Amino acid sequence: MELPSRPRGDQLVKPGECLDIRQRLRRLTAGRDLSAAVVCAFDRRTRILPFFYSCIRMAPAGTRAIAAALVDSGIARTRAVLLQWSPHFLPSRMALDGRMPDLLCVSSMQIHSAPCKRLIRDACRIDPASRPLVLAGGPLVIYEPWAVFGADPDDPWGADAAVTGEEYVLLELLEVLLTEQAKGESLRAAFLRARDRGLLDRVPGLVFRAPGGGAGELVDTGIQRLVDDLDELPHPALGYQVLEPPSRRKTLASRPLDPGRVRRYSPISSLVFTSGCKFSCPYCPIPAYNQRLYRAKSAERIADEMTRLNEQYGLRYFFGTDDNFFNDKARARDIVETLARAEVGGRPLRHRVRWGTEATVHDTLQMREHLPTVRKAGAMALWLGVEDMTATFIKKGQSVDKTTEVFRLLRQQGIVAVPMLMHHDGQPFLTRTSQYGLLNQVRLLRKVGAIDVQVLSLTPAVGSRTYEQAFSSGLIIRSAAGKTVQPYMLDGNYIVASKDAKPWLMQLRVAAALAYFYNPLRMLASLIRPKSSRYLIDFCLQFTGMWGLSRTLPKMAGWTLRLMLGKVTRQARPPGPQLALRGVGGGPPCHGVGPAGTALACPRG
Ligand code: B12
Ligand code: SF4
Repeated sequence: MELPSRPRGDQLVKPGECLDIRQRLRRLTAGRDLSAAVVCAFDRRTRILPFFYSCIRMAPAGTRAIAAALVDSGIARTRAVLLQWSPHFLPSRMALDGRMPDLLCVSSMQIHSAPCKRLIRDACRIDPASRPLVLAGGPLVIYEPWAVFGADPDDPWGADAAVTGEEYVLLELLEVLLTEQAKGESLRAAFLRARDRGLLDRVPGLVFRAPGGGAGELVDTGIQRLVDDLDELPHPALGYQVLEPPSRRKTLASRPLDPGRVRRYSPISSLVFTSGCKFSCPYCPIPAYNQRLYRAKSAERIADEMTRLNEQYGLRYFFGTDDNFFNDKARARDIVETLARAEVGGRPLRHRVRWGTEATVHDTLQMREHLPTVRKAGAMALWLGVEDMTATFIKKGQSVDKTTEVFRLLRQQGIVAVPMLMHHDGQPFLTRTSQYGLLNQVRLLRKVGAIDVQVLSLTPAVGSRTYEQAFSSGLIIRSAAGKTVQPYMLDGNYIVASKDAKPWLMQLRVAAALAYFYNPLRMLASLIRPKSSRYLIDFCLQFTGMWGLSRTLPKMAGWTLRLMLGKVTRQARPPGPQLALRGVGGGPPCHGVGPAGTALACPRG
């Protein structure tokens, strides 16, 4: 089920408030000697194609954003730890300047929920007298906040609160806590007191254990208000200045990563340009998460972020975290025209930096006459949500002709186009009379210039319109040959949603399509007749694709065998809260599912 929206007129934070609250917080934090650790959960089993490289070499924007918000609010002693780089880190062993931080923030996606829970469990081992306030956030808890609270009364682990929104929710919570905090009192003690007095009920975007309810009940304060003008967000440069250096230690280093070494570990920098999408694909949670709004940074701010990050950290490659960058043609034009004019040290910005982002085929075609400006703005790659070129599976303005046309246009401009395909039930491997077959599409896309590709299988996304129905209709696989599907397997690489009597065949099709695209013959051919305008790019992508494939195929093979040889069981209901969830004042909560998969009538949305 999709997340509900707040009522119209109450969806947004007041203009300027996201700046003002940080100013107020700077006054509140002054002289309090607070410190914080922000940890990004990462399950190493997910380091396979197509994100083999980017999931490690792009310090995640969410963790950096939370760290930046804390630094900008006066908590300069903040450290951003990535399990990608520090896999053995343990909260119970952390210390900043010799003492346990006051605040531990854990950020996680759904597929990283195993290490996320491990981090929180470990934090719960810290003596309550010195335990930091433990907050969890990110896409996992935005949709499934109950996942970070243990349900066993004999093993009451859990975060103190799940933050089901963005930076502003955290800042609002901190303001309440710092206003309440007595001299010498820990932040966690202030939290428990504020919660028991009902002061947190007016901060939308939180889920925490009900006061006095023991381990049994959670309170949901509703859907967050969104910051509309993304220029009000803290500058991303602040997040980079507090990164923990990579190590195999359980503890924290005495100093953050040297600015001169940031680029080595994170050569690609993800930056928020825009957020939201006007389409409404039934399998996608993004429009509802954004409350059907579209938000953006100004072109000047984007240019400033790239420039500052280039100057301070030498970063040259940026990835926009856009859901659909060309969603609003006027805004997209403004951004690219400004970036095309921007200069650093008398030289065009595009000579210093390059960027890529995600867009739809439909909107890229709408921008056709502006694509030269897009290129001049420094764009080097576009990831296109093609899903199925023939639009048999989903219609979002694409077709075989439009997709090939977009590839042709982008290639003409020297922009690399990466198709994102979604293999689904009913799609054959090869078709004779149409381009519906998976291999037909991969072959055609290669022919028209694709030098990289993503072939994932349909995996129902929590928070999407069709999520619950996918379970009730018998699509979802619970286990195969005794192995239960675990969160790390929900990355689109494993067939976990299929009504096909032979789901292993689908798994083989995905593997074969990838092996068709990345293979030694094609790598050699890319040296003779590269598909890219820059000579070695095609070769390099073939090389990394094959490297990633060597890690991906064994994992796929194991699952294929289980699907083929073992018993496949189905799951009829999505994993929901194991604890009772209620809204503020006893009303219905905003997270979770209503009876028979209906929308929740939460009081604030
Ligand atoms: C960039 C991106 C990637 C990059 C990530 C690279 C990296 N290391 O950063 C790549 C391409 C590798 C990637 C891969 C995948 N991705 Co992705 N990705 C995104 C995307 C487009 C942007 C993420 C981002 O940086 N956003 C900007 C930051 C600022 O937002 P944020 O991370 O949500 O953080 C904010 C809040 O969540 C909150 N917050 C976050 N953490 C915390 C912690 C605390 C304590 C608090 C208080 C708040 C808080 O505050 C932050 C600031 O506003 C999002 C969609 C989106 N627009 O967000 C999908 C998204 C994160 N991806 C998603 C998925 C599913 C995947 C894949 C599994 C592939 C797939 N099948 O689609 C893989 C997994 C790869 C892996 N092994 O990790 C889903 C996650 C769904 C879920 N429930 O977990 C998302 C949300 C898209 C969607 N379907 O809605 N992805
Ligand atoms: S076009 Fe992409 S981002 Fe937009 S709703 Fe569809 S899948 Fe989601």
